[in-house]
Amino acid sequence: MTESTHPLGTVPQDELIARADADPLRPRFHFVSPAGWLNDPNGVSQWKGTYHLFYQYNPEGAFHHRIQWGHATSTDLVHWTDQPVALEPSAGPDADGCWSGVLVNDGGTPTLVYSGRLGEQELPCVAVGSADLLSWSKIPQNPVIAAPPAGVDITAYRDHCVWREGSIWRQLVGSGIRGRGGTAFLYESEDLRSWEYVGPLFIGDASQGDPADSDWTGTMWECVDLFRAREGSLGTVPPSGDAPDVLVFSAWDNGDTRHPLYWTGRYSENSFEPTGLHRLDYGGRFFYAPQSFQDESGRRIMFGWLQEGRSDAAMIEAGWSGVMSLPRVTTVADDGTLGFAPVPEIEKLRRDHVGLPGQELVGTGAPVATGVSGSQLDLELDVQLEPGAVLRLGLLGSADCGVSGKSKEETVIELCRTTEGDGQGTLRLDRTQSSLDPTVDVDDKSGPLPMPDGRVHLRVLVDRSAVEIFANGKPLTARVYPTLAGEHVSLTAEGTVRLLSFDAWTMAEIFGGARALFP
Ligand code: DQQ
Repeated sequence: MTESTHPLGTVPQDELIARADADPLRPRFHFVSPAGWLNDPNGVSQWKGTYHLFYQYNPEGAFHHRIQWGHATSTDLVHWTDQPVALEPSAGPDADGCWSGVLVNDGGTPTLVYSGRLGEQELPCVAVGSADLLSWSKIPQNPVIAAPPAGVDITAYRDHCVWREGSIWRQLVGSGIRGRGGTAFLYESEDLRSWEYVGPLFIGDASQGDPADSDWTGTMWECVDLFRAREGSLGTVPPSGDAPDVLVFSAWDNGDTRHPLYWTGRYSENSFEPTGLHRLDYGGRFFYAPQSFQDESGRRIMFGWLQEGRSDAAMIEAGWSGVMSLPRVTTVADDGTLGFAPVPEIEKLRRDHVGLPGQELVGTGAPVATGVSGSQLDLELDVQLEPGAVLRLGLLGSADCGVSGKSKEETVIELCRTTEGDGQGTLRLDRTQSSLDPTVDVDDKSGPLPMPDGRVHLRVLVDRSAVEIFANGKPLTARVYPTLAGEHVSLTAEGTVRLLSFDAWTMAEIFGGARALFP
């Protein structure tokens, strides 16, 4: 996706809503905007028990233009109530868009720090909220930082991570230094209004690695998110030495939204000392611009933007674009990398259940009938693969699936164990047969999957065109655009795969009634 404005006229509001509602590919249990365009999660938080999800929103149509902050609230992270738009562009430093940012609690006053866009430039702005977080006033001092650091040749400058450290506020603004790499500039303030520049927290090296690689760090870092992964908070001495600090960013290059990555390491004083670089989601750009927060029960919860894989024209025709991920609980795995799982609250949407008995699948490549079908599903499997074995879970398969052994359309999740017995393998999403529409993105997505003793816990959430996969905590998120309304779920094995458990549920939808573009 490139974030250019679209030279399109607007569609009447009723028409936009009607088009979006009529699209069979629109998810039913993920958060989507009422219609029009949605991108990054913003201001994700829990405030006095209520969860808040703000998001980049264009209610004029399914294209990125004159971005506002949409807003929805929830008491359970599952069902969302649309709230009035929180921020919209107005004369001044955000006249061309209210771009991404965060919510902080300023001594009881809800406060947004966001990027105001004017012309081709973004600068940090602040808005304060009413006690119910439903009305927002931009402060007269905006922009609160007048310009990017002087004398630095930057590629771009926007998005914010703001936290309290002792008696001061600290802020990161995402950026990149031309000829070097992505970075996050660190600032300090006593009042969120007057900021002092400290320096770059850490500078990436864009000359490292191949720009085509899925872990290339890019020329600019969007939506930086710094947090302490286990106990303790940023800037304090970690109670146990192994609680890493994590710097999440979305690698961007010259208008290309590439993929989310994270550094593990230690944040101390004015810098971040990295120990490792990791892919955050094997779906790359399909889980972009993630933002996280710690909820009142202490969980770190992350949302990301599931971009579209269809053309600009197809999005406009559909009347909507962009899906918010299900909220994910973020934990630290034994190897020090992050592990992810959908919040357990999602399970309350489970309806009809199908279970399969434990069995050994000795593969010939012929599909096993699962008796499961649907386009809104939650699947949970425990499997054990012998060295060299492969398990394929087919989703959204068209009608002839299982009869001819090959459906015309099918999206296939593949777990492969290497032949060596060390418990290494691969998670892959094969979308090559996912759609007969030749214009949609069907690139392969994959990543390494540690599987001790060949064991994999696989969780798959299918919601029409949105697929979120978690294999031993490694996420792979992507979009698919089947044209044949296929709903079959198939299982095939090559080599020996023990199916230890298999459970599938249909999933209820979360939006019952009509929604308004401007609630
Ligand atoms: N989207 C926002 C920017 C951010 C980008 C604009 C990431 O603030 O850098 O809608 O997707």
